[in-house]
Amino acid sequence: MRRESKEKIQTIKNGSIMTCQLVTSSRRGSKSPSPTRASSKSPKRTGSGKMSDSRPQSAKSKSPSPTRKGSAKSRSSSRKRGSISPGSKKSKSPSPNRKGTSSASSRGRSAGKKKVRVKSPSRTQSGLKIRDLSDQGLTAVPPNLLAEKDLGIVNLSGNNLKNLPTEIARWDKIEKLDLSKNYGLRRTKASDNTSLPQEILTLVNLRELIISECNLQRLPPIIWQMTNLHVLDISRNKINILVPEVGNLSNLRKINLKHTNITSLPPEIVYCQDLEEILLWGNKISTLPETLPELLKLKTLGLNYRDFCGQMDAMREKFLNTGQVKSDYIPQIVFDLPALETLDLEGTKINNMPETTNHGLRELNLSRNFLNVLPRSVYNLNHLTLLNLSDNQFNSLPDELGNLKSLTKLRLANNQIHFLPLTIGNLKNLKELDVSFNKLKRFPINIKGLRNLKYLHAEKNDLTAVPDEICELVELQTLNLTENNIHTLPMRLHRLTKLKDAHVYDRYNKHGLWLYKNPLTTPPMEIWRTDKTEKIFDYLKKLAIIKTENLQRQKMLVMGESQCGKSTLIMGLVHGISLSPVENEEKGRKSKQEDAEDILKRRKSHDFNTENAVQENEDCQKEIPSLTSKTEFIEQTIWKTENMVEFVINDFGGDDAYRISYPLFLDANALVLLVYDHSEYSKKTHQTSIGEWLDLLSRYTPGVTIKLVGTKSDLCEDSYAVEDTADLVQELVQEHLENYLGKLRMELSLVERDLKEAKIGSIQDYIEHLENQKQKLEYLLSKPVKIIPEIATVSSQEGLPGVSHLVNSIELLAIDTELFPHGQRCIPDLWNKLRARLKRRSGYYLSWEVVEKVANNSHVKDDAITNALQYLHDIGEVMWFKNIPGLSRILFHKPRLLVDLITSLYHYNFGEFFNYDDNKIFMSMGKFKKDTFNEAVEIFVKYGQISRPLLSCLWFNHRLTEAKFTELLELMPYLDICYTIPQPEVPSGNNIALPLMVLPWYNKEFAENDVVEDFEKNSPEKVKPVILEYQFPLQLPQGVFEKISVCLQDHVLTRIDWKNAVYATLEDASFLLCLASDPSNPCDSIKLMFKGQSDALPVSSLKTVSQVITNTLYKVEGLIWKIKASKDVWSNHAIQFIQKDIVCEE
Ligand SMILES: Nc1nc2c(ncn2[C@@H]2O[C@H](COP(=O)(O)OP(=O)(O)OP(=O)(O)O)[C@@H](O)[C@H]2O)c(=O)[nH]1
Ligand SMILES: [Mg+2]
Repeated sequence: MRRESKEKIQTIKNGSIMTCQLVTSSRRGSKSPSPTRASSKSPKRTGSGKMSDSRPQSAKSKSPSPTRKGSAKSRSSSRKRGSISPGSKKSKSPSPNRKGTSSASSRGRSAGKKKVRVKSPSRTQSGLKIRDLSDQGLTAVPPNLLAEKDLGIVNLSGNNLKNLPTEIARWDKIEKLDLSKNYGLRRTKASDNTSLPQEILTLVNLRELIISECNLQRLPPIIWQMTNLHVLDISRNKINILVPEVGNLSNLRKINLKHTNITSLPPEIVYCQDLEEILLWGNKISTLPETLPELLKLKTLGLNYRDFCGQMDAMREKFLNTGQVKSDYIPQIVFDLPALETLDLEGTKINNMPETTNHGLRELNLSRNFLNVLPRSVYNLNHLTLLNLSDNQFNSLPDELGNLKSLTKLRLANNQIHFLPLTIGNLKNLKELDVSFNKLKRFPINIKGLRNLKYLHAEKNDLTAVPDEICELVELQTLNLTENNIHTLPMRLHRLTKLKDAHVYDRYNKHGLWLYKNPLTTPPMEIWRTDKTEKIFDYLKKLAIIKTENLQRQKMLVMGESQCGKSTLIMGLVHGISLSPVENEEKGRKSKQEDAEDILKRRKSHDFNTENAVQENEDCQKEIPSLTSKTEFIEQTIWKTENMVEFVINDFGGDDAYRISYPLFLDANALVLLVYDHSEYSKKTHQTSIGEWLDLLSRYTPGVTIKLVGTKSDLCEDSYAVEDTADLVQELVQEHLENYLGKLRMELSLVERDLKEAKIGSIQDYIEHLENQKQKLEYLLSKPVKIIPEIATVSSQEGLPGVSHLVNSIELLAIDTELFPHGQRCIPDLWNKLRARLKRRSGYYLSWEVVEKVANNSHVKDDAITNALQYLHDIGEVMWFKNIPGLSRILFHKPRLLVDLITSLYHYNFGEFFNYDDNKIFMSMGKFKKDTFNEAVEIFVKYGQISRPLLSCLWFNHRLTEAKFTELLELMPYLDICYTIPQPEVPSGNNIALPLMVLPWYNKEFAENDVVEDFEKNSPEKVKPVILEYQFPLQLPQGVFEKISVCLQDHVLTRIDWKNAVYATLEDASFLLCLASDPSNPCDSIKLMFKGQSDALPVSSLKTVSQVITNTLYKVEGLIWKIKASKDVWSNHAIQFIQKDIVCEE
């Protein structure tokens, strides 16, 4: 294979390598404060030899969740939840009572409701005093009140005042004066003007005067001079006539004329141009002035319109009912008030309505009339939120109904409506739709557009079915289907998670799901007759799962921090096994040493050569993985639920050691269970327990579906803590994703700006690079990871609380064709035959020629081969990296073997594993002596270099022949985790330590700053390096730099590696590639410094190296980057920024 064809001079031999100070911090950690520069060129390694723990310390301290207690906001979230551990003390108050409450759960927790009496403020908003002297039996205004300064509001209501004294002039700041219910203010004669003194006119700030219910037959005329008034309440005084002088009050906004015995308004009212509200209820109004429509701000005209038809005889009413005469007694003026907000013509016996110009109308009540059609202009009222047409004679409604986009309530009950217009789906804001007591046969499919609908009343119609589209109305809290002709409920009805109750009342209204008086068979009566929908939904869910045809096995990736409980959860899911107290104790006693032995034993027990497809699956099911250790890289398990939904579960070991190889096993088509320890979750731990994983998935599998699962709920304080934490998770996850999208948007605007500038400079390559990145950003913005809103909280203790609920929701996700369209493909039988044949082949992988041969023998040909392989990959039977050049024509027909090969190289506890005395393998297989063994191990754990003898020990359980060993050695670099070094033809020196394979991930040695200086000074000294910088606005995932390092191997002659840098030479140039670890830099970056032989640009070498970098970066689908380079580098086309295969020169 390609790697052998090239002779290379390696400088990385023991004794000739440049070493730097060993820094034992994490990859992204800050640098050690003791950079001993002197050692940078020492020929001997000087490290301590101990493996440093480069894993970031997970913040596991049990800090109390900051928002746990007293956070009404978080508790009252409307989140749908998974079941919580039993013993929940939370009272499940029926949802109708929740309406408008601030916190349902906080209420459940407190012993009882307390009425809080809100004290009225003693100051107005502007800081003036408020004095309430109502109902005190006062006959005169108290002198001390008259002496008070800075009065803003004075309430003298309900006293026995005869008049106000002239001293009120002192209340120069007063804004509101309430004199209501002072019957002594009554004027006996027209000339009696004593009740309100002239001084009242000096109160220029007085905006509101209430003089209602004072038994006045005449109003004090001085009122009509109070032109500063905004609000005047003269209600409940039998004044009979409103005088034309009211027109003087030019600043008036509201006038209350209720129960004043007036029959009309003076035309002069129109001079009050600011009037917004006129209340006339309780009067027998017979006419209204023609001038009224000139009040352009009039929003409310409170009028009892029924008075207009009050005297109607039975004959006329009958004619109106049958449409023989037209109703015309509601003054046309009412329909011409442009700012009117509410028009209530309920029960006014009208059978027609004129065209309206009430453009400001928000509520229109036309119920209990004889209407069967509305004027067109009603459908143009685009502020209308309520339209009540109940109890009329409508047969249908026109398509124009869909124009009323502001509608939140549409009441059509008790008409003769046969069908609803399709445009009803346009009413996106609709919350309430009442079509009960009509003649509807079906709902239109567009009803699914009513995403905000909460109440749907369809009692007593002729409905024969509930369309599946109803299941899209996820906000529904009431669905009343009583008395119809429905036989079956849709299987996806369970999606209506807010529809919790069934057949209950909220006050006098039917609430929840109502199904009485229907010939229902699915579900049967014993199921649907219930007061909780859960039972109905469970039945329907099961039915949905069972009835789903062609459901294929699906891939599930279980990921999350180490020790958060993934494997234990899988044991619960797959085998129904919980943690027993005894097992817990035993586990506590077990030493790490024993753990290591377990691993060895388990590996030995694998017999790969006899493996075939069926057996492998059966093995997976039978073999119950041990729970005594951390998962090593990946455990694969096949799981079939009771309802026969099948998954291949990839249980990822959460240890950092495995993260470099994760990308090989990530799959955007899989369902990800993102598991975190619920009992330890807090704002502090969010990043390590969830955030990092979301970032990883966003980078490698944009658009993947993620279900969050919180484990160890038994360790939470109580069920409230479980819920509070779940709320916090939801809040922070939401925030996390918003931040991510925010960053993408910001980056997009920056790239667009750069593009504009670049176009001025017109450097074509740079423009193209920016355009590529712009496209990528737009693509990523359209494909954020999909997080299932319901968070599952589970425990693996006795009874497995929450687990069955989780199983339920996983099954439902699996049959959701929107999320997993490939899950229900129809698979030709031939493909399964192909699977069996492939699985029967021996070896670790199959070449493309073999695959084609087997496929043809199974009658799978041409394009069908790739489709079949993709299917087998999706269901976890094979691994096919069709997008990785070099691997696309290789099939790993036994994924477990591949996993095992990789696992051998990435132990989380190599420290324990490399025990010379306990493990005879090192002596027998590796021919090591203790000292040579220690040396080989040290080189490995410090620099990632593995010698041939050590590698044969790591792979000992595969029982490889020499040829197989060599074959695998050639294959491994294609996985981008290691590179190999050809051995000299003639073995020289000590091959115990001679590197054969290098895993850059293990390199612990950081490059010092002077490496850069050295590079600049190195020959040719006078040549200035060309600098390229790759900037990553989104964090660069761990392992990408290492991948670049691996991929460079094919193109360099010599190299020196550090953890964060590679120095290498090519034919005509040398370069230094550094991962910038500058904490002050807001974004990650990789710097490439390039030096040719002369000042001339080494274009060809630059192209090669930049192509390697570009190709590697493109493997991370969700990564974006910007290349910064000087103008001449761009204009010489020296940077390769588009993904392309590199042809290796032989
Ligand atoms: N109390 C309690 N302990 C649990 C629960 N689930 C897991 N554990 C314990 O948590 C520890 C880690 O569990 P694992 O299932 O091995 O964790 P993991 O996520 O698979 O860890 P890695 O394989 O390292 O990634 C074990 O000691 C379990 O006993 C649970 O629900 N309740
Ligand atoms: Mg595990």
